[in-house]
Amino acid sequence: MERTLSIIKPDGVSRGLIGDVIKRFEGAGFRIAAMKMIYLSKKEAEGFYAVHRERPFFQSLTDFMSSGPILIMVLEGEDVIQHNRELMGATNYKEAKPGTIRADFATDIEKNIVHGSDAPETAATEIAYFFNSLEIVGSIEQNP
Ligand code: IDP
Ligand code: MG
Repeated sequence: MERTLSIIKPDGVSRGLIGDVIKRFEGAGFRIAAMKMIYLSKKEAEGFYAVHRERPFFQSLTDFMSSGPILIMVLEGEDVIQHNRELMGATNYKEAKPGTIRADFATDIEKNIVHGSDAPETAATEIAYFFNSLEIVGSIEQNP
């Protein structure tokens, strides 16, 4: 069983796409183990995307990510990291497969609706950036 961090970015929240995105996650059988809405400061956005600090789009990306509320979730399931990346589609919505979240909703390579961790190590770091252990709720089996 794996966990991954999912974010509905400011464009997804402001455009009223929370329900559409969560419907896809639940439809895929992911269990939502944690969820909260937060509004990142510029500094917090820079911390989250620190791996990209040398990239030309870093300033714009962190401005965007701190431009409005975001919904952050811990998703749980078998192979959920890869499976979530498949539901999301390619970073550039123009290259995303039809039927993926980004192909269906994104308007811009930056404003692409969702974030999802890309590997077990990044999932662990990203989940810990936002949630403490008491905020991540176990399933019936994990919490008898
Ligand atoms: P990912 O979100 O698919 O994992 P990353 O390469 O990790 O993509 O990039 C993080 C985020 O930075 C992307 O989701 C997107 O919002 C933004 N981004 C990535 N590449 C570009 C670009 O070339 N121009 C503008 N923004 C970009
Ligand atoms: Mg990434």
